Amino acid sequence: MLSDRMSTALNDQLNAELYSAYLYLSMAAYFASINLPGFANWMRVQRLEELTHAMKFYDYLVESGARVELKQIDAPPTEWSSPLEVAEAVLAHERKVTGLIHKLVDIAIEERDHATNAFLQWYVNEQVEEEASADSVVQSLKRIGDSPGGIFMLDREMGQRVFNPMVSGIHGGVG
Ligand code: OFO
Repeated sequence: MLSDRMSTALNDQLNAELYSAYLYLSMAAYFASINLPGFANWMRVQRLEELTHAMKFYDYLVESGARVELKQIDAPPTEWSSPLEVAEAVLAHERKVTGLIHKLVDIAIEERDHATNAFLQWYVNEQVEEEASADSVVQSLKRIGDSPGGIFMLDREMGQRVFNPMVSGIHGGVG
């Protein structure tokens, strides 16, 4: 049985994960608009990962007998000045999400909620990967600088990314 405080905090995180999906979809649309389909693909895959993160919270709330409360999702930005600015925004966003996950762990510990603490450890580890993959895109773009050839090559590489539901830790897909 989840405490009201824990249940509210998990519902807030469900909303934050849905916002992440919305933000990354907006970034995908930005990349499509500047003819970088590989970057757009990378963001679309990232969006699917965020949906799996959201659904894991959803399922955990349901399995715990708590109510799922879907709240309004804020509108994300729609414009950025460069691919590097987007990548830096992704990294900053993931760092913020890491802080939110750590806060949830703090609440679970304070509430002596061992089951939720154990559930959250998946996210603690996932955030290490999330930050590392965003950081690697930032570093690649910094190395490339303004080279159109370099951007083209990186775009092709980003286009190879595919969504893997098993790696994302979801049992039944994103729906
Ligand atoms: Fe859900 O990890 Fe990114 O935001």
